[in-house]
Amino acid sequence: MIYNSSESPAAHAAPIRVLPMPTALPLSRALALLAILLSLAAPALAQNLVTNGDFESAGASTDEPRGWHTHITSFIPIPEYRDPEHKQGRTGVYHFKCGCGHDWGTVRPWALLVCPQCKHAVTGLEDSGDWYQKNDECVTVGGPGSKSGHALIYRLPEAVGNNQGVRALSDPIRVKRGEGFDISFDTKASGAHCRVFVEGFRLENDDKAAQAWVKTLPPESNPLKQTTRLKRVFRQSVNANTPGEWTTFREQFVSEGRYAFDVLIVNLYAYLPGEAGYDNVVLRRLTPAEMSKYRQDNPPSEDERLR
Ligand SMILES: [Ca+2]
Ligand SMILES: [Zn+2]
Repeated sequence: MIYNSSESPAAHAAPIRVLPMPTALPLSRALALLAILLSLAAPALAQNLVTNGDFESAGASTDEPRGWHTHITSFIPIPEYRDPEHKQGRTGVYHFKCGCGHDWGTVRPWALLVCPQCKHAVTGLEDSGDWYQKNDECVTVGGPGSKSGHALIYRLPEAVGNNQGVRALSDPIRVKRGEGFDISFDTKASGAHCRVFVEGFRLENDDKAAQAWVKTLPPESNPLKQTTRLKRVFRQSVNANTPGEWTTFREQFVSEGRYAFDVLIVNLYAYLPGEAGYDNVVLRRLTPAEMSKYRQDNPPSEDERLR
């Protein structure tokens, strides 16, 4: 930078200066210092990877809380026959049929693609057909009785509680293999049994057929603009049972070895008839200190097959 006679470097150091250049420190050194400061402050600044984990932000245009999916569905694979009338001679091809009846075609859909017919998001967790078609009817974002502000409230009638239960899925969260995580949440229940799953998925980059297929979906079937199949490879569960008062639960886990994943989805689940509430869902990366502690407490298995 060139200074004219009336504008000295000292003038640039005046408090009103907003442009970062020229800096007193070389930029790389300033960035290194900033990185150190940020790492020192990391526990306080640890970012919640879950959107709207406190349920205080209203949904944009639906009754789903922002960042969460309660209008969900699944599908069942239907084998194709050479002689469909007599169900004879399987061709080896399957059609994937949504719980609402929509035929997705012969490519297996995956988590958080949206059925073009019923507009519900695929859970991608199990082939359960229409089990969750009415899931959202059991879910509200409630004020009274919450731990802080609004909470996600489930009311499970007998038939639902004794069978599929109720769940809400977070938006997918992109992570890096080798990273460690801490999931925590508050929950309270009467009758119902609370269990949180953190589902880890791998991006199936070699599945070219799925990559071509997902491009053919109408935009409303792929609101998250996914380009690659998600395959579930990992599941961490936190069993909270039936806490009569708001209680905080916490668990740590790492994306590694044969279970290494690229994407996480938090799945707030409850089953058995009754009521359940969730609030303050926080998923964050482990700090380097927490990671070393985790390594100490969870040494790698000596059996390579289990790694
Ligand atoms: Ca809240
Ligand atoms: Zn459907």
